[in-house]
Amino acid sequence: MPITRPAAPVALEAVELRVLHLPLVSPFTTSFGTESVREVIVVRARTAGGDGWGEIVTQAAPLYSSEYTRGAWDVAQRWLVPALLDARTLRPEDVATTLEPFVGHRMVKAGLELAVLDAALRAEGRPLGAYLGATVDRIPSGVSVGIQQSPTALVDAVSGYLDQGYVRIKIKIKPGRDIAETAAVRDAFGAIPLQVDANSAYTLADADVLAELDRFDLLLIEQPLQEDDLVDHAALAARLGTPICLDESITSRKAAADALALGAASVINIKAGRVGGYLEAVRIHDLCRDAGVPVWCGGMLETGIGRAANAALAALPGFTLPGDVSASDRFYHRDIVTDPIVLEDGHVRVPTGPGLGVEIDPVALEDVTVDRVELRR
Ligand code: NPG
Repeated sequence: MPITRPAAPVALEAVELRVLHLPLVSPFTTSFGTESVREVIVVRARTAGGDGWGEIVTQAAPLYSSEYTRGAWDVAQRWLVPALLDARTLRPEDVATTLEPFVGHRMVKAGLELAVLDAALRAEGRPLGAYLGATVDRIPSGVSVGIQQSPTALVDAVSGYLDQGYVRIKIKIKPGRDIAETAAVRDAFGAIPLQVDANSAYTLADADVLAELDRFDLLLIEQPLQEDDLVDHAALAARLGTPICLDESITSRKAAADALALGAASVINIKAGRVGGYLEAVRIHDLCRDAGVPVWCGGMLETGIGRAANAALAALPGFTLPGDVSASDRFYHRDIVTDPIVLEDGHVRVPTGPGLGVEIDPVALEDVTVDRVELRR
């Protein structure tokens, strides 16, 4: 369902940006490297009617996408925030069109849009979930497990998450760390809902290895090939029994429509940051729902801000597969919100308070802030 009732406009007075360094509970390894500190930017939109919060989910290095934190920091201050401050009053639905002349930088646009949206919805007393079209009050929670030292270590890690109640396991793979790992998890835990994520680490020349994954009855394989390899993904899809899900390749509703038309994917991972905002995310949801294509909500190691927003998004009816919306303590000992997302019976609750429905913990925020700037009209 498209957004049926737009939010009221806000008078944007200032935008505060902070770079945070949040220590992770354990290092997170993917095919593109290992992180032990999450570097992320939070946005505070200061409006006449109160503050709103957003999160720019770039990583320190441009490894997952071309965006990275210090690039985001620069483009936000130099171009995107001034463009928003120039607008006298701003409807959240107009943020994307205001920023459209600037090519790319979708994660920055998404974080800015979320902050404006949160401010507008808080002022109206409307929860983000209701605004986006949520139809459930809690969502099943999956967990993403990084590459471990060995298949045995992976089985131990997965066992811990299953004990906590996570209803779906995703394991990260890369060439040489794929078949034995997937086999070990299947052997240890039987018919659990299981999927793998390659983060673009393979080429079409690896099709025979990837076809070996078919025997594990996976929910899907996520982003096996490069971001711009739609035609190769379609060729691979014809060779595999395992459904192909695209993540990095899906940068917009248009990209999703193209991927589906080409047969490059039969499942879509929706991440608001990657597609330029929660409103574009809803448009991709709507497209896929109309086409009967299952979607799920991806994660970018969000703080309590983005995690609350993801829970709201994942409560839309087309999200028929469990997403990477795990509890805050999967990644962080201490979150920057007073009421972090927790796991309850394998599910997380969709916040019901106004806007994001979570409150910032000012002391926790200050403790992890390494850089701060405020831009005024
Ligand atoms: O639960 O937030 C989470 C993490 C899920 O694995 C996850 N994210 O490729 O999907 C991914 C990966 C990622 C994390 C990508 C951070 C980029 C940055």
